[in-house]
Amino acid sequence: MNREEALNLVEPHLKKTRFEHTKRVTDTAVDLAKLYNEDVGKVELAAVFHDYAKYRDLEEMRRWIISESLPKDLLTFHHELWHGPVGAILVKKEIGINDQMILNAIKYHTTGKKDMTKLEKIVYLADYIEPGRDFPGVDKVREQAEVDLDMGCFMATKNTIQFLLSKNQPIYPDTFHAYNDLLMTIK
Ligand code: DGI
Ligand code: FE
Ligand code: FE
Ligand code: FE
Repeated sequence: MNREEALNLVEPHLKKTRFEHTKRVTDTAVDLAKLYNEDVGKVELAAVFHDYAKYRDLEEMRRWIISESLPKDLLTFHHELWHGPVGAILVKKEIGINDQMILNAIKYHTTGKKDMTKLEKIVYLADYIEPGRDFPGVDKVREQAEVDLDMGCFMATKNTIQFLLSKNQPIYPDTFHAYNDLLMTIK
């Protein structure tokens, strides 16, 4: 499946602005793949489908989390965290992508996790730094992303945690695990 075919498959599932975001994430992820010698084809597919489940009905997502035995604690956290893990399930079932490396990059793109692969890091970071993003401090993360993939991911994770803390939002354990693991890696 090439990029155009993949984009045609994802487009009907997304709002216009989300589709534009998806294309920017894909361009950003492909740039990172070239910089850090990752498989461009895999990165491209993971990026195109990373937000595939973003607009699924919440009750449907809840059912997938239960029937596919995804971590039950997801249900006690904000539903914004569901579209990654559920997306990985649906991209496999509905699109037919079976490559577990690609599916995991989709699965963990919101929270990150401990011991992320290069592919997972690239999609996670591209989602954060794509040129349409306007988070406080994102320009510094963009700079670091071109120098050190782990440092870029660490800064993105740290900013996300700080943002969530400032809003008194719960932080999912995988997000902390990503933070601790990346901190150890960059030292
Ligand atoms: O789907 P996108 O908007 O492109 O981006 P995303 O999937 O990275 O993140 C969606 C939202 O999830 C974003 O507003 C930040 C939030 N988020 C990330 N990690 C955590 C989190 N929310 C909670 N409650 N806990 C987390 O650990
Ligand atoms: Fe997302
Ligand atoms: Fe993200
Ligand atoms: Fe996204």
